[in-house]
Amino acid sequence: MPTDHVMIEAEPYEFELYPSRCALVIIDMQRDFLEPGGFGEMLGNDVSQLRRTIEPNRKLLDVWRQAGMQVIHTREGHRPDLTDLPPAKKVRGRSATCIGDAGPMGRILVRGEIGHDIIPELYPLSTEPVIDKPGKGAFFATDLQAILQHRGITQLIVTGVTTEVCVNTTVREANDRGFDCLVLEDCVGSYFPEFQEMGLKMIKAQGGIFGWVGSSGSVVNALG
Ligand code: TIU
Repeated sequence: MPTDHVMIEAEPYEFELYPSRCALVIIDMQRDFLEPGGFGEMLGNDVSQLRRTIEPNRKLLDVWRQAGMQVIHTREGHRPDLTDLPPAKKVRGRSATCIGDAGPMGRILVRGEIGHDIIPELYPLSTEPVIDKPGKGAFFATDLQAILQHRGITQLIVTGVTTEVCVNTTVREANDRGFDCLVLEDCVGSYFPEFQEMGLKMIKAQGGIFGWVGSSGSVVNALG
């Protein structure tokens, strides 16, 4: 029996998880996206579609931490002076309220504001890197790739929000950089059920063109 890895049930086929070189990457579980009264809800989105991911992520994070494995958190947001905010991103959507404006939990998607921070249920430990990213992908304009390389990480378990936006973009970026990614369907969420379904299908199609899709139960059972 091999002891250096565990087999995780997944699609399109089993994922070989090597604990010593696998990181859990939790994408953008920020108050503004998830909390009632936050920016996401203010835009008319149904935050319950995202909130159902909190408990499975919390259980997974517990087991992952107990196993002494590496965790990385990301947050989407910008510098208070907005010098890293592309003008195209600022005006997109033609919303009356945009990034940098006063929102229900501080300035929207601005670093240091309450709404920009990670929800209390999944709050990072001081030993867990937090990647502040200006875009949808966690590799663009960040030091994520360097951190993973320095730690000998070759595999990522990816969770968080939203499935078709920041999760998919990050998985595609990671795949092109040579990382194997397993996305856990109960730990990722979209405001739109049809995008949740298609966002996951796109990852595992064509023999796992971008990676694998599984569920947190299999990982928790394998590590717990
Ligand atoms: N984190 C993330 O997905 N950012 C987004 O803007 N998502 C939307 O679905 N809008």
